[in-house]
Order: sequence, then structure tokens, then C-alpha cells
Amino acid sequence: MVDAADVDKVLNRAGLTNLRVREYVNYWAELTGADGVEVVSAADDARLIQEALDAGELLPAGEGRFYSRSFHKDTARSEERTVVASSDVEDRGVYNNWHHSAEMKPLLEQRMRGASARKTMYVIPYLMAPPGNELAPYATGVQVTDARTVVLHMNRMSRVGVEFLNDLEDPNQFVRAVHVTGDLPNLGQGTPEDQRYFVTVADERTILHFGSSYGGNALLGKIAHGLRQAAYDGWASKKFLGEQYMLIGIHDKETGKDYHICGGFPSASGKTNLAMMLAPDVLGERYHVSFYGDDIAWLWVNEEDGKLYGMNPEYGVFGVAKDTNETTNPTALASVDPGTKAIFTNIAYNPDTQEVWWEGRTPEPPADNTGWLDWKGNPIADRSPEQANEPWAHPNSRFTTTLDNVPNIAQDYNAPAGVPIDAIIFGGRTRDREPLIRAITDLAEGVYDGLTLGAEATAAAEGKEGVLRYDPMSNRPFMAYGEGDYARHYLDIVGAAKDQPIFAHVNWFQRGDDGRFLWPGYRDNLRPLLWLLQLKNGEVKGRETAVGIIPTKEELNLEGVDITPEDLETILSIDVPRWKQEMTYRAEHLAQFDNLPEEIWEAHRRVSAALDDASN
Ligand code: OXD
Ligand code: MN
Repeated sequence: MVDAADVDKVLNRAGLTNLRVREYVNYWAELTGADGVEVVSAADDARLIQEALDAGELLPAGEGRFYSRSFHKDTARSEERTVVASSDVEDRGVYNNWHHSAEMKPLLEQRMRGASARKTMYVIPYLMAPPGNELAPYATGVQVTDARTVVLHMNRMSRVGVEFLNDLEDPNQFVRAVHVTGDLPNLGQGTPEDQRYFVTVADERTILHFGSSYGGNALLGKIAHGLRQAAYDGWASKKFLGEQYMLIGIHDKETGKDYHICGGFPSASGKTNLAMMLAPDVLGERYHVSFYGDDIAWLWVNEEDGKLYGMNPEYGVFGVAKDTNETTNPTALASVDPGTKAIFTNIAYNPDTQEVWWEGRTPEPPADNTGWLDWKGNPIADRSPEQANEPWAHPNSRFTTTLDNVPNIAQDYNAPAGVPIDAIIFGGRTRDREPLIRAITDLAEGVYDGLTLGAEATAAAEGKEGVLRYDPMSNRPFMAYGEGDYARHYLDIVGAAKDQPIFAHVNWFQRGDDGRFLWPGYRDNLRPLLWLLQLKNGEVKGRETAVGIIPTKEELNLEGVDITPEDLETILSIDVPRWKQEMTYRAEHLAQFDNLPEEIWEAHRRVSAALDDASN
């Protein structure tokens, strides 16, 4: 076990001068019983990659790309084992799985005690913000972890270096993020004896995650800090929102104007594909779409110009590999090209040729399966007939790459100021009812729409056909405090902006009776977004409906789109009876939340009344 004098020597050598950080590192080095401590920075990446290759934790996937596998029972975020703790029971919400910190902290310390014996504890000083951003004080953290692959991922997903932690205005203002992997084969994942705990002690700005080395549970800068802690801090400080939103820019070469749109989409609703979209060829002459982020945006009002701003706190993309291909997301593919230092996790891998593959990469898997291993490392060629249809890659397999590998990354993605937000959009996956786009100009109705966002129940998630699994603002797994307080805070933050963003609900997934998608999606999704910006600019009027403004057929630029007039009619109309049914589910959903602002209930009643009028 490393002693305090050794820890001090390491910290001195690394130039880590912040005394509060040093105390924190010492405390956890002793508690976890780590063998040694190492402070890392982005400049250590090549050495750590080599060490991971030597140790077999990474395997080469062609030139300048890498492959890893996580333990087979450790492949996804675990929502049941995730807890938001604090010392105030008022922080309890419907979704945050709140527990008292006095209950959780000893539990976690007990599990973590001695659990890093014979391992190195890496110290990762990080920043979840463009350097110099006004929210940087909320974005600073130090993750300690006993897993080298976690360091490599954090190097890609956040800005890493001691310079972000030394000389803080308040030396104590950093998130303490502790990650201990635990003995993965003996943690009872998914059983009543499950030992894992992923806890954010929000009012102490301390994150304690035990029992996983999979990214969603182990990259603490991303989800635990970037979303849960940020949401809590933003509320406690009354300064900002931390949201699971993508963020894109649209440049109009004709007018020279730049627009920025952010938005939330529940899992499997195409958020990463939308974030990385390119303009359709026929519109490419005029519009350029740039990428800022695919998963997290922090939003605040800039006091100088009074506008709503947004920024992506992350430095990379931790994307789902499944179904990523030249049609769905060519920019994602380019961002993991040879030489990008991308890391793949849990896809299929061929150690002989160093090739990788995942479901949907090509319509069929490689014809010659010689040498191919599935995500668990088992040879495909040895599969029994019963196993023949099992996927080669895990459905939640991932690629990890830095933002600057994305070909259409925005030029100013690293700028401290962030970008002004013109529109906030929400979109689920709904086979009927939701039109292609409906714009909402009233703030409370926009927030109401976000709170009632959901994705259709699928075979994988329990639920009745046609009934949504509600996922407010796509934050259900990341809610840090009560939903009513959250709605109030959202109204206050966005309401304080001088130029109000326009809201919209989008849906790329309406289907015909035969099950086919009515809208081509992908790059063509830019078209309704352009319409939304034109509406905001007063260049088009749209058609008022009970649930928002929808484009007329003439207003939507459909040049080069293959869609029948009937299908277009369907995606640009409102199915009032289905909407009225939805309103009863919404009322039940919202009634769960304590302290829901009256403005939200009023919005609900206004939409209900408008639907009643529409059916008369
Ligand atoms: C998620 C992710 O789990 O972004 O939502 O990885
Ligand atoms: Mn996400």
C-alpha cells in the first residue's frame, strides 16, 4: 500500500499544488489501499496506450485505433443501482432514486475500502467546459480511478491536466469523483445481491461509483458530473441548466447568419446521428451544419448581452456503434478512422486482421468469419446453430473519439464564450400522432412539452402499445432533484433570456400502416429545422394547431426529397383523437411531480382546451 509520503512525492512531481486536491487524493489512496498513485494529463496518453496494449487491456484495431472489451456483465449504465444522495429529503424526486447521504457514504466507503489493493490509483484532474468558460468553476473535477482504460476514455471525453486544478479561485471548488472498479466477476450484477452502487452526493459535490469499468458508469466527468452534478449545481446556484442535449450550428452562406440548436432525445431516438448530420446535397451550397456535441449541453444566460448560451462540456464522443454506417452517420465513421486514436468497446474484432465490425456497419456481417471474435471474445466460427443469430457486437457497444476528429466540428467549439441558442428541440420515437415538427413559441408550453417527452414502449421496455415511457427532457436517468423544482428552475433560467429561444417537438419516426417510415430522416432532418428558424425569423407563418405551429407543405423545402403527397399530408397533420388520449396519460404523468409550477398546469389545460375546440 502506498504511504502518504509517496503520494506527496508523486503530487509534487506532477506539480499538483492545490492543497484541497492533495488531501482528497491522500484520503482515497489510503482508503482504497492502492499500491501507487499516478497523476495523469492528456500528454500521457501515448504512454498509457502503450502500457494498456502491453497489458492486453487494449488490442490494436488497425493503425492508431484500439479495441477493448468490458466484463460481460458490465456493458451498460445501471439505472437501478444509481442514486442521488444529499442531506435534504426535499431533494427527493420521482426519478432520482434519492437516499440520505448519511446512509450512502458509509456504504460506499465500506465497499471501496481496500478494494484497489495491488492497483495503481490514477488521479485525473479534468475540466468539463471549454477553458475559460464562465461555468468552468462548476466544471472542474478530479477523478481517481483504479482502471487504466478509464483514464484513456477520460482523456478523450474531457480536458485533462493539473493546470485546471491549480490556482482555482476557490481551491475547494472541484468535484471529488471516486471510481473503484471492484471484483467484477463477484458483484452479483442484476441479482438481489448486487454490490454495485453509483452515487452522486450532490450537496457535497462528491461522486462515489463502485462496481463497474464500463464507460457510462465509470467516466465520472461525463454522466455523473456533466449531467447529475451539473443539474444540481445549476439549480443550487440558480445559474444554469445541465441537460442531456445535442448541440449543432447551422451557417447560412447566403445571409452569413449562424444559428445554434440544442435538444433532448430519449435513447435510441437518433440524437448522435442528428448531432453529426451533414446538409442534404441539394442544400449544401447554401447551408453548412457544424457539430458541437452529441450528448450534453449546459445552458445559461450571459449577463452582458442577456442571451441564452450553450456549450458542450465534453471533449469527445462516446457513441453507440450499432447501426452507424455511411448512410446513418458518415461523420461518426470518419471520426473513428485510422489514426484518430479512437477506442472501440464491445464490438466484434478480428485479431488476425485487426478489423472491427458491428451490427448495421454493413447489411451483412463479413462473409468470411475466419478469425472473427464476438464482443465476448468467442470465435464466431465456433458458434452452435442455436447461437448463429446472436449479435456479433453488444447492442450497447461504443466508440470513443475526441471532438476534433469529427470532420464537421464547429470551428469555435473550444471558444470560452459558448454559443447563443436559437432553438430548443425535443424528439422521441413515435409511430403516430407526433408530426414531423411542431413549433412552440410560449416558454411554459415549451417546458411542458419537454416534461412530457417520451419514447414509445418497445419490446425491450415494459409498457402498453402507444403509451410513452416518459423521459422528461431526456433527463429521466439524470434527474438530480425534484421534477417540480426542475421545471421551476428551467422556466426561470430560460425565462431570464432577452431573446427567447423557439421550442419545437420533432419526430422522424412516423410509420405507415405497412410499417414503413414516412420521412426519410437523417440528412433531410435539416429541412424542418430550417423551417423552424425561418418561423422564428418571421419568414414563414406555418399553420396554427392545438399543439403548436406546423409547416405548410409549401413552406417546407422538399427539393430532392422522395415522399408521396399522402405521406407528407400525414406527417404534417394532427391526429386530434390520438392527442386527446395522450392528454389523459400526460395528466397522470405530471401529477406525480411535487411542486409542479402552475404555469406548467396552465399550459397543459390550454393545450387540452385547444384540442377540445379542434374536435368540435
Ligand atoms: C448515455 C450515454 O448512456 O450518453 O446516455 O452514454
Ligand atoms: Mn447520453
